[in-house]
Amino acid sequence: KKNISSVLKNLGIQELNPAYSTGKHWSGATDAKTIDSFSPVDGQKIASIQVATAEDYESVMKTAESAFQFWRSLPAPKRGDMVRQFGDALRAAKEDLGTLVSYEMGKSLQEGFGEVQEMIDICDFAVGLSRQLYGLTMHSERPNHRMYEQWHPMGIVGVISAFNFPVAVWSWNTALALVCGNVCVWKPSSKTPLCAVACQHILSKVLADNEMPEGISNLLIGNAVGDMINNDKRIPLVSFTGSTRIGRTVSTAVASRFGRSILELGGNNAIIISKDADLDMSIIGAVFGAVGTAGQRCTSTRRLIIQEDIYEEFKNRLVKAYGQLRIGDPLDQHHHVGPLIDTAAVDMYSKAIEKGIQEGADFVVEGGVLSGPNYSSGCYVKPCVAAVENHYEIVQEETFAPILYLIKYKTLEEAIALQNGVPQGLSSAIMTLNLREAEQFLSSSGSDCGIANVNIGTSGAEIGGAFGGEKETGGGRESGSDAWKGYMRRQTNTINYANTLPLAQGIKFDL
Ligand code: UN1
Repeated sequence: KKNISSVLKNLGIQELNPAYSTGKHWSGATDAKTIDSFSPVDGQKIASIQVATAEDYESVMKTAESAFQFWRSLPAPKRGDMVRQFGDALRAAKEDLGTLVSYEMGKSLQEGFGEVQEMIDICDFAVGLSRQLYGLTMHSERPNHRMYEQWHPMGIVGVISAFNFPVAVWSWNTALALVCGNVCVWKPSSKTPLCAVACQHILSKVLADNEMPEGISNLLIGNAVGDMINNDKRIPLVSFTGSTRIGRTVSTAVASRFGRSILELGGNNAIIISKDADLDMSIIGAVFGAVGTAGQRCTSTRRLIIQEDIYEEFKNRLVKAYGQLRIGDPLDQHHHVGPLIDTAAVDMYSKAIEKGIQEGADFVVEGGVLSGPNYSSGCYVKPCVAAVENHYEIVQEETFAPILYLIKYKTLEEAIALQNGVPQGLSSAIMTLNLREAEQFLSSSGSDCGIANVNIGTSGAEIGGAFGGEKETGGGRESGSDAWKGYMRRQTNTINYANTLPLAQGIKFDL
């Protein structure tokens, strides 16, 4: 507990935090509503934060608009330098910020540190990018003409992030958006507002130390802010991470005003375990994928599609592995599994198990809510495993909890069809030492997901690749590769340096 209070102090978190920030400047809300942040680790209230009003939102937007005028004209490598310094500040704050992530969100300390490491990595990536925002040059069909494309900043980018990666997902968006010349308005999950306060302090200090204007990175607290962003024409791009249900409303609202959205929605990720798999590796991949972050990653492993010849053996090994899991305080590195985010999530977990049983699920590792002095927050549940059929309604849905479904297959074609036979399309994997199977899984007739791995589980993607998925996952891409293009507008330029004006397509127009 003492440790936590010094972490909070180091990160600039007060007992009552202001509703919004445009950078160095923080302001209280004009009305008295507040959100309390409770730790799922021990149920204790950590601190409170005010909720932003429509007036607060307006004042942030005004500041952001004027900051954009400045920021877009700052050379991209200079913007990159701000992000480089942000990465350095994160290196210095890693211990504190990782601990807060673990305490406020409930993921293991190692995963909390891992999340901050993802932030550092994306900063490094973005710094390099700031000198590589390349456009193509094309050959014009007309003589003495030059044609090329450039990438320009879009403006104010709205970032709406989820509780499960309370700091990393924001940084993927913000680091890229900033080097691309945009300014950001962040609405974090109301379940993890203090992580957001901490991040905003870190980035604001870097910007203030460099005498940058207010409004480059902005934070606004409260659920109502989401709709304000979605419906605001001044925000050309909204990057949303969260459930498919809310993603649908975000996408509709943003599209109806012809805004652009980057959607990172639900996953229903499967690992195919071939009879040619290395089973030792497969067990680790499957168990980490299913119980890591207590099953609350969008990349968490929800389904194992197992070849029938090894099904019984693999199931038995899985049951044994689950028997060794230690559940408890995630700040204690001895534990594998921490709590769910809140008791509402525990209810969803329990309901999913009930529904599974009604549909015929056979639980080979039983679930259940834990109680007792070590589990006083009421948020700790037992990771469980059930033999099911892929078509069960509950199997088709994403339940954000450590429930793992086992499905049997005969042929690889059947396994791929099962893997693809869900509405979501985020992450997928095959465990096999058979080259033909691996390549078939990765081919155009293989996995339909945005992420497809061989001999690696479904979660724990590196930042260097584009992150996102198809179908109900929303189609957005964030993070590495050329995902930066989603944060810029492309302009095609044709320049005529001839002393005549030839028209394209050979059209003659003489006056
Ligand atoms: C998420 O769950 O929203 O691939 C992001 C992973 C992490 C990111 C997950 N790098 O599991």
